[in-house]
Amino acid sequence: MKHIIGHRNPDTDTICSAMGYQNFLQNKNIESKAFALGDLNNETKFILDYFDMELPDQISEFPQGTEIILMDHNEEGQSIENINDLDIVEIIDHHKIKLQTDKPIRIHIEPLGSSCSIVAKKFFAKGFEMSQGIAGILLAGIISDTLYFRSPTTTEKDKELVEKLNEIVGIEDLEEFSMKMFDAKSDVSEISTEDLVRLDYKVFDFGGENYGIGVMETTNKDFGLERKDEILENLKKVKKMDNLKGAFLSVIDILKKESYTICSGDEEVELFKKMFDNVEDRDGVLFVDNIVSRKKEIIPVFERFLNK
Ligand SMILES: [Mn+2]
Repeated sequence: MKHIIGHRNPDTDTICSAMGYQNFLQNKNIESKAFALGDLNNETKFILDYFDMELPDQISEFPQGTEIILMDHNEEGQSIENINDLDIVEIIDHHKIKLQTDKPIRIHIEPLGSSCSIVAKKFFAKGFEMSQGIAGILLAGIISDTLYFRSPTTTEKDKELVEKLNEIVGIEDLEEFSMKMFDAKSDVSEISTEDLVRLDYKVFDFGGENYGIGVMETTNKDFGLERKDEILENLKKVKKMDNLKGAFLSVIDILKKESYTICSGDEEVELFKKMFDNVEDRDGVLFVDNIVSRKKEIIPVFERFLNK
């Protein structure tokens, strides 16, 4: 049995693509099961509820030698705790490649807007039938990761797939549906600041040192910025706990396409100002216009600057 896992601090794309792929493999008579590495965010809960899908089981470790499929990630620091004891048999992803394997495995990496796009593409290529629920969560995953086509990671293929999936799902007003998703994601009133900084948080290795980079995608930036001081305190804790060179949280206004970054210390503030053009220091919060994608607009800047 193959165990499909998305990344830690799971988002909608990672959960829905894993669930979708489980269904795809069922069609091929391959036994598999999708798992979540942690609590689901409010957007994902809204979507699974909307399409009446069961929540995936949560795990943090598997027994040694378990066969796993990595979905929507390929970096050790973003994966299951004991990844080095496990048998990675396949990777499906749309991020930059980092992972090394000790044997040849099946890999499908494609620069599409979401991992759900890759899974949906596989369904259509094989001509497998999709239930409304499966089509619905794949559609939602594409909308989530591309911020309903606002992100520069969006491709024509993603738009095409959403249209095709919606022939099965039948949502009348996709714009309105996407706003419901984003409002669910933006509601962090019940989430402690400690959890908030790790809600959509990933660790990256740049030049042999680890950096924690979180984003908070929201329709109302004040939900994050009004907790600025608390966020700073928690970033400092995260930096220590995860043994990082620096920790960052970017509050992203997905409708206005603006970013507001809080850094774990003065050195990190200086680093950030050096790396990005047109940074405006607004009382310790670093404003950069026109940035929404960590994958395409934040990570590559760190990568270029720190890996030389
Ligand atoms: Mn993704």
